[in-house]
Amino acid sequence: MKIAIMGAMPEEIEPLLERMDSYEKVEYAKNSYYLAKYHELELVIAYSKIGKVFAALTASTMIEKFGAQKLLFSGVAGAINPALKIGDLIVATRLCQHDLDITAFGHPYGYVPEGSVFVESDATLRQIAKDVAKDAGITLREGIIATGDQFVADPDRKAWIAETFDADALEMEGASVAVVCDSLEVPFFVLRAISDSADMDAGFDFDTFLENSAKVSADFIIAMLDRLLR
Ligand code: 4EH
Repeated sequence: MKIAIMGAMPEEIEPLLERMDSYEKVEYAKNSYYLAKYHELELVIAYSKIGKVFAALTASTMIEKFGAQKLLFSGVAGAINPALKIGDLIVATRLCQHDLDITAFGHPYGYVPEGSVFVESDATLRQIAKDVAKDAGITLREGIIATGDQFVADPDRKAWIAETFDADALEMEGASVAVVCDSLEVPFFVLRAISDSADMDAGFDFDTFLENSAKVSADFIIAMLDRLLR
């Protein structure tokens, strides 16, 4: 069983690589993939670079070239739900693309023919996360994550995404990974720790909290691996 763990930015995977027993770096498609061992688990770890296209390429590569049979995403997100504060963890139940728009043809936002507005993540992986959180006394929220090729730092755009998709958090990669994994029938899981609130202060907050929130997410992923090893 090979498990893929991906992030979008270097900061999102560095805390994971530090915890590995060993790893080997392989270059492919202008990116670096780390074939890693964590106790008895075989992993492939990479950061995709930012946005939906790079994320889809990396998820596809991890599955088709490196043979990943499950995929975990770890990273940071902007909060929409006011209950989510900086450093809080959210697991995506379903993900959507907030910037996908062919409404001119009468379709809803986020929809293209033969696709669906929402893609659901793997219920078994989510249950493992809940069990880990319970044991560790960590608060873990579940909710809808909206993805788009935009760093949202605008209260109006944030409100529109909240209303249109009932989303709890937003980022720039999750839904494209979801589409790839769903298409290839690979169970997937998207975990994000909040780095900002997608508002006027988002740029500043993001720079301030990226490193810490990325580590909060990565540490939780390690705890999930420990549970898978039991
Ligand atoms: O990978 C991108 C990073 C921001 S862009 C998406 N990530 C962080 C999640 C995220 C996010 N996405 C959209 C956190 N807050 C978000 C927000 N809107 N408000 C980036 C960041 N730093 C340098 C270059 N690009």
